Amino acid sequence: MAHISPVTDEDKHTPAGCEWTAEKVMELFELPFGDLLFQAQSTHRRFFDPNRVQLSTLLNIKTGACPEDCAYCPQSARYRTELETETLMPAGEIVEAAKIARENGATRFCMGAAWRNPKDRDLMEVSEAVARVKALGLETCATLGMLTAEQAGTLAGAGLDYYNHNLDTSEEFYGEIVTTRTYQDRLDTLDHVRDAGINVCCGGIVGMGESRLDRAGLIASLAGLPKPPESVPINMLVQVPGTPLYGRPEIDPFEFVRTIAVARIAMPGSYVRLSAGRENMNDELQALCFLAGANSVFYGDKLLTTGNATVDHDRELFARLGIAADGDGQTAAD
Ligand code: SAM
Ligand code: DTB
Ligand code: SF4
Repeated sequence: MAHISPVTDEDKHTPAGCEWTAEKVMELFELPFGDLLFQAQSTHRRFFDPNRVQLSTLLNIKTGACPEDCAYCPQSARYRTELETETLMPAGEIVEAAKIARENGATRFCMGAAWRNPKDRDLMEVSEAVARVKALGLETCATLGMLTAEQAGTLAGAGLDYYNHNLDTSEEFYGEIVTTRTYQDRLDTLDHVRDAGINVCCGGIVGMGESRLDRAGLIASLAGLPKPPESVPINMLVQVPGTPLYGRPEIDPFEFVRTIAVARIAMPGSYVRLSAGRENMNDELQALCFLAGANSVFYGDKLLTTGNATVDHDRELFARLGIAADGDGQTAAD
């Protein structure tokens, strides 16, 4: 598009000479709100059409009974939530859900499973679903827990376009949230995904009781990966009764917007996704997030196990804001 200045490979992700540390990211967080948003929006306009969003639809293909202890998660077997557990969904049902997502205008379909890591037999079934969803013309994404290098290769062979695996928070705060796998385990999976040639979708959660320095540390860790993730989901904690994080004090919404803005500046060539938590956000807050550089959302009436902003409401919001959905094949400015 004529109004987007060309971006070279060199300046695509990190401004020349800038290695993001938590301290450097903190300097951005501490800017006056208007200055931060201006910088984020200016960066956004250099790399993307500011009036377009990419739409990813989620489907939980295996529900609950997860052995991990992620303190935010309703799917952990360790916490008493209302959730009914379900075994792996047959590929045919997954494909039917993907068709509906496509009809609604999503361009990417993300399949999530409550596993610590997939068993090889499960992976075969998921691979079949991936191939069939891809054949519908959708981009495919999966989030199945930790992967070995070989498993990542299998998924790449099935045509998987993206793998979602979040760092969740800073390395320092991480131990307060998850004890059953280490930060390094997560980095290892991300390496396997990258090495297999799959695009990386990696982000975190805000509002878990972490400090601003932890949020800065998360963004610095994401921007400092060997290559920044192509997609960066920024989730607002969805507080689910029965999980240890239920009842945490809510974060100032402006601090959430700042986190989006800082992610946009630190990872200018990445899609920054306004992720979980939209059901409880008003339209004005979402508009501020788009202004801060968010250019992707989870789209569909449900996230994995909890509610999302509805498709009807999103369509109305995008129309009110003059935002077009990324259904016509546009990709990042590369
Ligand atoms: N079991 C796999 C794993 O953990 O890698 C895949 C699914 S897991 C639910 C995917 C991500 O969803 C988590 O890493 C976390 O960042 C996010 N998530 C889960 N529960 C959430 C909640 N209550 N609020 C916000 N984000 C959440
Ligand atoms: C991500 O970062 N957020 C999504 C997706 N990746 C898999 C999941 C959000 C889950 C919110 C709680 C739930 O619905 O269970
Ligand atoms: Fe299991 Fe993933 Fe939930 Fe952690 S986030 S408890 S690994 S489903």
